[in-house]
Amino acid sequence: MTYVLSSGTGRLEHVLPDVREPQVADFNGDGIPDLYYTVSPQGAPRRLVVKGAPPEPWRRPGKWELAQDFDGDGHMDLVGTEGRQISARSGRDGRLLWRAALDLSEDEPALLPRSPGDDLDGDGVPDVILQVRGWRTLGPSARESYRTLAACSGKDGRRLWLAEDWEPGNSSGSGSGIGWSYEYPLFAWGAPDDADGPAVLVVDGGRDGGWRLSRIAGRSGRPAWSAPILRGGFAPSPATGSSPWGDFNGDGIADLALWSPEPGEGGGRGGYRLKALEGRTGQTLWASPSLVVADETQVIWPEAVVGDLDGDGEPEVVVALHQGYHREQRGYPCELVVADGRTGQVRWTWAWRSGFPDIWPPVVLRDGEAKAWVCLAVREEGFDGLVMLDASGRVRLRRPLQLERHSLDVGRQVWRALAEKGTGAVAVAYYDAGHVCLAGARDWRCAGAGPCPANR
Ligand SMILES: [Ca+2]
Ligand SMILES: [Ca+2]
Ligand SMILES: [Ca+2]
Ligand SMILES: [Ca+2]
Repeated sequence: MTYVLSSGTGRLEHVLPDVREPQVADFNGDGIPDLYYTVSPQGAPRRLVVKGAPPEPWRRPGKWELAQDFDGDGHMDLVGTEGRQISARSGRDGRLLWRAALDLSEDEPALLPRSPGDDLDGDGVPDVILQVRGWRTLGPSARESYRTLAACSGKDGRRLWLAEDWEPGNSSGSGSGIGWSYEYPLFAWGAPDDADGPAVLVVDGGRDGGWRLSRIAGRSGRPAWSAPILRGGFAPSPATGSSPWGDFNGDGIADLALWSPEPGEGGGRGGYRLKALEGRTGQTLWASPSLVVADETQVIWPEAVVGDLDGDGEPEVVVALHQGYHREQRGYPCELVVADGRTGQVRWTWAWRSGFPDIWPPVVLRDGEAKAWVCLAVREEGFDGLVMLDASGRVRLRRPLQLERHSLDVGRQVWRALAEKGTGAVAVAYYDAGHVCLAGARDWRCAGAGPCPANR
């Protein structure tokens, strides 16, 4: 006989007569273990499954999202709305950890945090950033509301700051390009640490209909700078594990490489320029003219990739472009461009031609020593595959891929640079002939067990 009790309340939930050794597995993929057992009443064995339910304390109305491990017990905790309040509850047992000390109006449900949850106040506990409605006093009897961001302590829910001087522009927007997508506004993202502690980066719609990236000081909530950017040019999806951050002016503070709209004649758009923005001030670093494209669709992957290719300690910037459809060439002339991170000047380009300018975006691989390579996947006539180039732009490897329906779409979600713990080596995860492969710059051998196309 097996008795099944609720872990939350201790109440008897099921009695399974004649069942002695039930086992546990997640049968319906909801993340909650189910109980299964075999019965053979007339000799023919039958397998039965009791559907697992979430623990009683977890069953509560409202909208909940996995946030961070606030109480440090090793279980991710949840943040959600209960009535007009924002609460954090333990991911282990559902117990209330804190209620945010925020005054939320009924018509403005707070956007739940999508930030990775940096520790903003330095107490060792990751904090939470939320979109809220603030109030401004206009006169003795007049006040108006506005939307902004607030930070709450992940330890006790107390308000750390309200960004009084910052207001999002347009409400929302999402879209996609070839293989990438974005969802704005308020894609809050921690910037690398500097003297002021981690910063909050937000992309939202500017008043001119474009997109802007703003940096807000993580300690105080004061806006530091805003800059117009290419749509999708910061934190597109899928994330490839590469980053647009690098210290371009050598002051020890991370700067940012991105495409920025240029003012055109008569107030219109004048194309997009690749820029390096100083991390703390947002000022443009490169003095001489850098790379420009006439149209945003020419940028095949909107986020720039930064890495030190030649091992001199200074970062290079890698981007991928096409020149539009050429009828005579019956395809798109495409280019991988590597620019000097200190000056923005083009160092080298590698060209290919494709019937469709589709890629797995460039990633920088590393063997743990000084050497680095740029790797991407392209589709050329008669070749779908990986191309690896060295620091001076020479092709070091061409490896055909067996793609589903000759499309890079399926494998794009897998494509990702992964750093090896402790060694500084960076490998890449990719999809080939129905396998997920992990191969590195050191030797192009798949680390996975069993037969793998990377090892053929
Ligand atoms: Ca926890
Ligand atoms: Ca904290
Ligand atoms: Ca810098
Ligand atoms: Ca370099």
